[in-house]
Amino acid sequence: MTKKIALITGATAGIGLETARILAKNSYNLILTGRRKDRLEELKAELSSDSVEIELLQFDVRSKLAVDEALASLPADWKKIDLLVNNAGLAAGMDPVNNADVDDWEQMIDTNVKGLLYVTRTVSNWMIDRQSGHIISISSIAGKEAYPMGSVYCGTKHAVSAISKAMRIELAPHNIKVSTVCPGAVETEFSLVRFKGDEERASKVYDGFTPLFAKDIAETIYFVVSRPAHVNIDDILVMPTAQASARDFVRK
Ligand code: NDP
Ligand code: 8X3
Repeated sequence: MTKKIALITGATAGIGLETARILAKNSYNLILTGRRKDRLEELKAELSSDSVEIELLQFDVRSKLAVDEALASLPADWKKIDLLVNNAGLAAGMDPVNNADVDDWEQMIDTNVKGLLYVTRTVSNWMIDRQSGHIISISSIAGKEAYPMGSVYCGTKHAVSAISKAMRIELAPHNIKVSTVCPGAVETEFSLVRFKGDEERASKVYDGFTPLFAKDIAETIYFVVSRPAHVNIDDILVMPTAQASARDFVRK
C-alpha cells in the first residue's frame, strides 16, 4: 500500500463525514471511526472504489481500552497513518456552571479532550517511527472565546488548542505537522446532539443566517492537508460571514 492513509475520528456525521468524502476524492485510503456501525458501513459502501480502500473501526473515544484495542487491531500496513483528523466531539447542554448537568461535563471532557489524547498518543508514536505525519484537530471559535452557558464546551476546545500548540513543538523535530481548524457555527448534527434531540431548539441556532456547512470545513481541512511539505498551517479560524464572534450573529 503506497497511497496516503488518513484516520478520521467521528466520520459518521457532519464534518468528519464530509472530510472522508473529500479525502476519498483525493485518493486517500481511509480509516473511518465512530460509534454508529451502520453509518460507518454505509460510508464504506459509498466511498470504496478501485482507488480507495477503507478500514472501519467502531469504538467510543471515551474508552481508553476501546481506543487501544481498535488501533492495535489495524493490520501493520494500515498503521502507517499519514494524516490523523481528530474530529470526534460534541457539546452537551447549554447551562451555567452552577446549574449544569455533571454528566454533560463528563461526556464533553471525556470525548473532546481525553478521547482526542488517547487516539493521538498511539497514532503520534506511529508517526514518530516513520518521522512523518500530520495531525489536524478540530477546535472551534469556542477554543478562542468563551461564552456564557458554554463554559465546559469552551474549556474543552481551549484545551484542544493548547494541547495542539504544545504538540506542535514536541513533534516538529520529528517532521510531524500539527494544525488546528477552528470553525464557527456549522450546521451538522451538532446542535441536535447539544440539545438532546430537540429539533426545534436545534434548528433555531441557525435561524435567520447562513451557517457554515460541513463541506466548507472539509474543504478547509483539505487545504491544510494539501500544502507543500515545507508549509504548515498552524491554526485556521473559519466563520460564517454572518457570525462576527462566538456570540454576534447578523440574523435577518
Ligand atoms: P456531528 O454531531 O455532526 O458529528 C460528530 C461526530 O463525532 C460523529 O461522527 C460522532 O460519531 C462522533 N463522536 C461523538 N462522540 C463520540 C464518541 N464518544 N466516540 C466516537 N465518536 C464520537 O458534529 P460536527 O460534525 O459538527 O462536529 C465535529 C467536530 O467539530 C466536533 O469536535 C465539534 O466540537 C467541532 N465543531 C463543530 C462546530 C459546529 O458548529 N458544528 C463548530 C466548531 C467545532 P458517533 O455518534 O457515530 O460516535
Ligand atoms: C461549535 C461552535 O459557537 O456553538 O464549536 O460553540 S459554538
